[in-house]
Amino acid sequence: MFACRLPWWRSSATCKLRQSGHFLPWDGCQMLTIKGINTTVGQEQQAGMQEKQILEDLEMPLARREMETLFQEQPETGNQYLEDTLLRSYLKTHLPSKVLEEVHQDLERFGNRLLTKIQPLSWECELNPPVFRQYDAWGRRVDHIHTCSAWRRMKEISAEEGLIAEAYERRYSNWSRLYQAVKLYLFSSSSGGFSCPLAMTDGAAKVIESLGIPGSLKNAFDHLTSRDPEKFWTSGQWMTERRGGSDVANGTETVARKQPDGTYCLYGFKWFTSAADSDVTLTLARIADAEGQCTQGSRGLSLFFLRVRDEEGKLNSIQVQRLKDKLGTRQMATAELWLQGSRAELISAEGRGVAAISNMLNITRIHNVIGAVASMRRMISLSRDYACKRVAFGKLLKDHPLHMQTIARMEVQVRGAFLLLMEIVRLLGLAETNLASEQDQLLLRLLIPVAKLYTGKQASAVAVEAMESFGGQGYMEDTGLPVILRDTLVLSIWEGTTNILSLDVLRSLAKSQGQVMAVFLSTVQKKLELASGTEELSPALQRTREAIGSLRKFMAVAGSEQALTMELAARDFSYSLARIYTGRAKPGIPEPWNGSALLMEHAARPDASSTDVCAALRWCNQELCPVAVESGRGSYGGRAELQDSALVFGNSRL
Ligand code: UCC
Repeated sequence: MFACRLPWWRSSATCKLRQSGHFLPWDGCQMLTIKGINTTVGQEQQAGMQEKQILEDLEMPLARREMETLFQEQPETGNQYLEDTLLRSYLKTHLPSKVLEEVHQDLERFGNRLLTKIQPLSWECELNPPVFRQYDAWGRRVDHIHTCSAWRRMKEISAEEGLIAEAYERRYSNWSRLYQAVKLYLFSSSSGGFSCPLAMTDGAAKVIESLGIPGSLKNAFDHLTSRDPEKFWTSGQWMTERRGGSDVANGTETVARKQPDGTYCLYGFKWFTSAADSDVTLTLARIADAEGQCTQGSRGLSLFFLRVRDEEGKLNSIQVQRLKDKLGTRQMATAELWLQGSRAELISAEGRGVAAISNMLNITRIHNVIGAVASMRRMISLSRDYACKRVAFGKLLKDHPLHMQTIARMEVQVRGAFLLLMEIVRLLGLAETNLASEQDQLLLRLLIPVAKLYTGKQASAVAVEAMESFGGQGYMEDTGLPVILRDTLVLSIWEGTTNILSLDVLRSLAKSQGQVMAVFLSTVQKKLELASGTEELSPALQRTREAIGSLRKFMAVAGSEQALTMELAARDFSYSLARIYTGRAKPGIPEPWNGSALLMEHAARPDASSTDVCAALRWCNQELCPVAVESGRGSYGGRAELQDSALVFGNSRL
């Protein structure tokens, strides 16, 4: 019964109706569907009979046809690991052979499990979003968030697959983090939203680990990093209050009162709590002094750990006000919560809450990048498959050059984003195993916000574009495609919007007194010089060099300007870093590949394909340094600021 409700590209088996060759004048509204396409048994036979019936029907005048006729086949994918040539070639290039061998086997198995078992659960999560029941039949307040069995199964699978554990066990030393990220990347599009609690769980584990796993948190750490489904816990991240989630320093009103036993009771209102069904959470609050006074601003914030429920399942003095009614991520319970004396443990130094939770933010932002790349890859894979099945104007979509150009442009974007993701988790792996140089660490600090903000935007754009490649079918709920779009749109919002992340890029510059940029520029410059050996890539190298020159010039000019200039430039500046770095060299790669950009590096491998070269060249054909272009146009001065306001408000007196 459930299979009938699967979107057609997610059905467990495919109805093999062939293209009839009879095509409709345009994609979309005139498409016809066939009833019962998502059958689960005997599809092959049934399909054959249906095909025969369709052909017979087509012989008849339209008015006399007995059944509706299908002209399109559902897009679908196979084993996502095996089909991802870029992923596989990356792993082959970078992983030590012994690690590759083990990892390959596991990923192939995981790819099959995703296809056959996990994807159907994902759709079930979408169809059965969490339900909030505030009172029981007898009027008692229960505040119960009911999640579906598929959602709970996702939690068990996450433990079984070691989706968090892998990163902390470090079986493969510095490669463990990358391996975990690859599994999460494959899992993401089939996770039914479970990627969200996993992101926060990973972030909580990271914070606890960075605190040296204090005795009081050892148990929690073990649960968060467990492979045992019975034992595995997920964590929330409660940062956003009613005044908003960006300006945490001024928006946090929650107060923490110290108890005689050294714990704290928290009082406040958390406005967005993602995955409110989690077992534990990290949250910020202001410690009240003996007079009940709190320090305002960032210096008044401390970080707390709390269990959401006690051993008997009773909420920790928490009242659920309601569940959020969201555009997407509907599979996951996001709630408004009252903390009414919730017992919590202070886990940061007093007043160091933001700095302490940054460890979590940086991890969840990396997960955001994973989600963005996975979403792009999923949409493009489906578009690609559809292009091989859908006939329009007498030929398959794949034989229409304009259609292929559209998909190819998306493919260049996802390739760049994927390599940027791999670069970040590679650096994180080095940092977590004490193998990272100071330069690596600075780069990592800079690249996390850059990648989060850039890939979030890319993913939204690609999801919208890819949706169009299915014509009107892309807009139909029961194809499942709108779900991907909705869930993708959040990626540029949560975990810091594009502008907030752009300001975080500036924060990383300021905090390191410009060192991050020095590292960025010198590494890029040095490696590009070394890369000049690969003839085919020379146009890309040339453009990247020019972009770096423009970036340097901009930095020199902006350095002597007012702070306003950098603030207005922050977004374009971050985009420039993303585009240049995705076209930058990676340290430690032996000749002859070193010095190439991330895409160029990949294209300069001995076994690189002409497609790899093409992707690198095309990436570098876009404007690599928009900040220099806009600066030249005077977009960052006081005059521009006034013009911006005038454009937004016109003559209104708002
Ligand atoms: O919770 C949310 C939804 C959860 C869902 C997660 C799922 C994601 C999964 C995706 C999978 C598909 S949404 C809530 C989102 N909220 C945010 O992300 C917060 C956005 N706002 C910011 O990031 C702001 O910039 C703040 C909060 C960091 C600004 O706070 P302050 O206090 O004004 O910032 P300061 O004073 O500049 O920084 C305080 C300290 C400094 O350290 P010290 O004091 O040593 O100089 C900073 O360097 O914190 C340090 N710091 C950082 N360190 C701040 N940000 C960072 C950072 N990113 N990395 C390292």
